[in-house]
Amino acid sequence: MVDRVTRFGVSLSSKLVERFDRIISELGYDNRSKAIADAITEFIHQKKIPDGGNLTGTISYIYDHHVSDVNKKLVELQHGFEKNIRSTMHSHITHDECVEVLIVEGSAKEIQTLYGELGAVRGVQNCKISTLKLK
Ligand code: NI
Repeated sequence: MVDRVTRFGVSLSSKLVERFDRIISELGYDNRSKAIADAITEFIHQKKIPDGGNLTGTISYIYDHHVSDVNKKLVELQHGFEKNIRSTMHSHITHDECVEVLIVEGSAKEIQTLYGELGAVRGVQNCKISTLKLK
């Protein structure tokens, strides 16, 4: 089967594009398309939790608390998943940034949804998950 090529436009901050171009140059990429394809593949692998069963684990992220409504959105989101969140730790790491670590438990589907929604909140960066499968 032939995998067709799709072209699409994206809008990114100039600062992010500069950082991306610098790192792909250091890594030896000679064009953005291959680097973006690799980055998307990495994103898919990172974001997709194996299906089935129950999981426990941690979700951690950094966010800029000055971004409009970010604290309110995070609290509302966490309350929506109160049966899956066992514990939340918050630390003020710089004048602008906070880090939160959640201990989570539930079905793979629930944890995947929570992880996806946290990572999608505007102002949240570097949302990471570490899961352990429960028997
Ligand atoms: Ni804080």
